[in-house]
Amino acid sequence: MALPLNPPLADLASDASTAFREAFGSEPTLHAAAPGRVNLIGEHIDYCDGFVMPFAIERYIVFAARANGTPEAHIGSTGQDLVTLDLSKRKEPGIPKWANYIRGVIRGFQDRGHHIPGFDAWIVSSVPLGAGLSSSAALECAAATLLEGLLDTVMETKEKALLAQKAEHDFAGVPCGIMDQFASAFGQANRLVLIDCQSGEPELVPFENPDLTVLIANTMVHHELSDGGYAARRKNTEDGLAILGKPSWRDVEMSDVEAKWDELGEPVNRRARHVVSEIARTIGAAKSLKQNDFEALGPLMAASHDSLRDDFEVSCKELDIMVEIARSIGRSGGVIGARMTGGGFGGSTVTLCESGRASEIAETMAAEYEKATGIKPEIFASRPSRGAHLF
Ligand code: GAF
Repeated sequence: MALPLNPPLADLASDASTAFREAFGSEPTLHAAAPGRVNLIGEHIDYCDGFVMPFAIERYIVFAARANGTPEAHIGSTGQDLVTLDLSKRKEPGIPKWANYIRGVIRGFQDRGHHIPGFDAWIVSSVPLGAGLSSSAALECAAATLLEGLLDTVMETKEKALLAQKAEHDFAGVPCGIMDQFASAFGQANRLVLIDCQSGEPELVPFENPDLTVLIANTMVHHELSDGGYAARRKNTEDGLAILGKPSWRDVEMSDVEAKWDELGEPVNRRARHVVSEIARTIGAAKSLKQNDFEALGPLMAASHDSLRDDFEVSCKELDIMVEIARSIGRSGGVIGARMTGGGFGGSTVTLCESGRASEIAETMAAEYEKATGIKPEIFASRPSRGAHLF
């Protein structure tokens, strides 16, 4: 089985342009794109001042757009009713919910004193929805990039990512960290986006060895971060830090957690153990990657998954099965490491493997997963790719 190809941006732009012409009867003048992301390691610690190591994937949300000379935005997307937004008013969350990511971004620009000109836009996407690959951050970052184009202004990349994160907090109700929007905004071809979430600074780390492939396996179990599990985990970590009496998780040692294990209580003590151990694993992984020691990632990814499953409790049966299949293929079968990726509660796994055996590994994972769950997964490979841009 050949791995499915990621649709080239030019094809997505052409599809968006065709739909735009049919909907609005004119040619788009602008295209904006932003990618989803996969995270290699550093999970649920972006909101704990930790380190995370995602990269932008070759899956994009693309807007085709054109100013329309009215005070309104008309936004279409396949399978959805056309949305009309009155740009003369400060945006608030509304219906349909999917447009809230765009409303939130518009509001971010309005809060910065921008007057958004009316526009028509059509959206196409190759980022799977609800797969834990940050389609929401891609939509926010693509919308922000489109507004930059319409306003003929360029925002600092970090400011744009923070504006997008605020849209997610205030308009989608998800108290997310900075990982997804940073990966979507800062991503570059052949670079991991290593983020120090305490300083808020990203570092682009080369990842260009052609012998290594990253497989992304969508379990097809829909992941929804707005249903409370994510916010509850974040609250656990805030409660834990308050009990530990430290200014930041970066000041917490495992011995501090052990000393206050009973006081932290269930489940906060295990959440704390995850945070402290995952920060250490991510620092270790970043160091190994910079020394081109990819083999060291295997045990770190395995320990990360186990900690997310047992201590942070954000995995699910299907993610565990998919990771277990990759693990049983093992190093001798070409698998270096595997773990769940993203927020969890469904979504995708990430598997680092030898390029020469990637198709064979994906085929085995798909067949074994379907045998175990009755669900056909979607498995594809992606190299680190370019972040949000106009074209
Ligand atoms: C989601 C969030 F949006 C991120 O900020 C991050 O916390 C991630 O879950 C877990 O690592 O994708």
